[in-house]
Amino acid sequence: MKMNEIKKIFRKIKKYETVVVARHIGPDPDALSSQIALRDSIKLTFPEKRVYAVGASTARFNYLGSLDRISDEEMKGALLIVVDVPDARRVDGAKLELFAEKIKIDHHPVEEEFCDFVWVDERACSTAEMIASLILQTKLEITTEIAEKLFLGLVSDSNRFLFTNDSSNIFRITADLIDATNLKLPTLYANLYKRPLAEMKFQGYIASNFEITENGLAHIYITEDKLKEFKVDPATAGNMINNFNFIEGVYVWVILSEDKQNEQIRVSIRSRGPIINDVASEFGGGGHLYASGVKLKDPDKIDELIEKLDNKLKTHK
Ligand SMILES: [Mn+2]
Repeated sequence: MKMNEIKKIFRKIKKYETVVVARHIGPDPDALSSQIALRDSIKLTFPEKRVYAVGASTARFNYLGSLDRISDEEMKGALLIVVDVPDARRVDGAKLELFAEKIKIDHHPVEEEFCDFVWVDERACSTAEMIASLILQTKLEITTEIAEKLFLGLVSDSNRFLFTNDSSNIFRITADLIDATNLKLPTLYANLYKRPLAEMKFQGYIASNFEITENGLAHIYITEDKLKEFKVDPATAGNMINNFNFIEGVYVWVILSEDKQNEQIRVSIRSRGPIINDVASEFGGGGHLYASGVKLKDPDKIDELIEKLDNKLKTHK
């Protein structure tokens, strides 16, 4: 099954003169590494093609490579490959209606049908491992640099192999990447895990100030003043949510941070108990079963959201 999908995607890539690779807004290392690695591999394999990776860049992930700015004209009649994004409205930098054909490669649950061909593997813990399979199992070429990017995407989304649905597969793909390019791992981690001291202090603040319900729900609301005090932006809090896994007695944990500029509250939810993405989507968010997010427009909804999650936890027990 997987092999057929991979072959079909390779044939489509071969067919088009212009290929554009896009991913979700507010990119993470998995989205960026998948996108940039795929672009670079197609370019390397087919030097005569025009291949682009589109969307806004994020300074903190510049080490993953640079992105391209292209005109509408370039998109017309081209092949679009969207990676790591389940819905059309979150695709960054590509005007969907201009493309001749659209392919989706993703590991999120299907939210919306907006592509002509879809390869979704919910068992994959990163899109990067799917791109690695695509490259390793076709005539697409790989270099050490490409493998490094994919490794970083894979390691980042799986939280260093902590979240693995299909363990033997992710280790097999990782081993294949290492074998194919003689990857040297220890030097790769610094970019991914290096962080300012301010963030570490902020993490200490969160740990010290979580409120915990008797059902084991930890939650904290972080005001913009607090963000300023610790010199971190509204996204930082959500990005460190995985650092609060495996706390004794805590099964669902929620970080809410005020984002005045966008008139919203960013909510990150994680669970090692009940499924929580249904609650997230009730409030206009979504994500994975045990890792979801919401951008809450109405602050009055906070209590309701916390209560629903707490109730889920209660019935789960
Ligand atoms: Mn991902």
